[in-house]
Amino acid sequence: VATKHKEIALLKENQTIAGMEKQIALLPSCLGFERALTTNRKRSMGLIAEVKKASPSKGLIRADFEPVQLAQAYVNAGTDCISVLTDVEYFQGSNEYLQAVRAAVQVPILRKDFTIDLHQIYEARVIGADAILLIAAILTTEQMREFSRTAKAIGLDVLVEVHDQAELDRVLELDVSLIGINNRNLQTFVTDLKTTEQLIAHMPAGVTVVSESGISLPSEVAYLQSVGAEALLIGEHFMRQPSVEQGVHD
Ligand code: IGP
Repeated sequence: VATKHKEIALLKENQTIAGMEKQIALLPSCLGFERALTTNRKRSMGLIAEVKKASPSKGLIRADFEPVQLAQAYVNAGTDCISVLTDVEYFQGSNEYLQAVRAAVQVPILRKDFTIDLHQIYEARVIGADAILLIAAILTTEQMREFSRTAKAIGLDVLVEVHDQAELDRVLELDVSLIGINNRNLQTFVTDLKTTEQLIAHMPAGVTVVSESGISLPSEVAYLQSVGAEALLIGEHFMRQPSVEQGVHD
């Protein structure tokens, strides 16, 4: 957390919101992230394939980490969207990875980071993201409301992430259409796909559910589809395949 605050302090020194707004005005429109997972998805379920070098629970996941090659392989395999970790401290990610992937592929990109300050939302747009993640566990309901309004105002789609019923209840006070259910408990790092089944029962109509984390087997994909998930976010499993393209096909 201290590192994240330092990162944000540095960002604020270098970029004002007004300055970033000027840069954003010159950018092409975002690619529709939510649309790519819903009306435009290529398979019966939408897929977000994640570019992730390391994680706090597993350490280094992929030694030969080449974000652009990995993203291109994902696109060749027909992914709907790509997620790129930009958090430095826990995931060994970087904004440069996202920028490089942006320059190389034409599918919508989710910036995966711990968003806790408005400046990061403008930054996400400046570096080429099409969507941001808002994690209910680390934000107040008011922050989520403000951040999601701001994101939408500058063309970004928003994926709001929940892990338990209390978080879901808060999120449903907002006007959200895309909700991620994280099967991983961020405190213990334990994943349980039943989290999706339990929370999905409380989703109102009109919300698209993305099941996130801990997914690797075809039987798990079938199970998540059977309980009503419309899209999946998969990282580690693909990162561990020698050929990530083959991994997505499988
Ligand atoms: C991907 P996995 O188990 O397939 O690598 O999980 C993704 O869900 C995970 O990286 C994630 C995440 C997050 C990372 C979900 N929510 C919040 C950082 C912050």
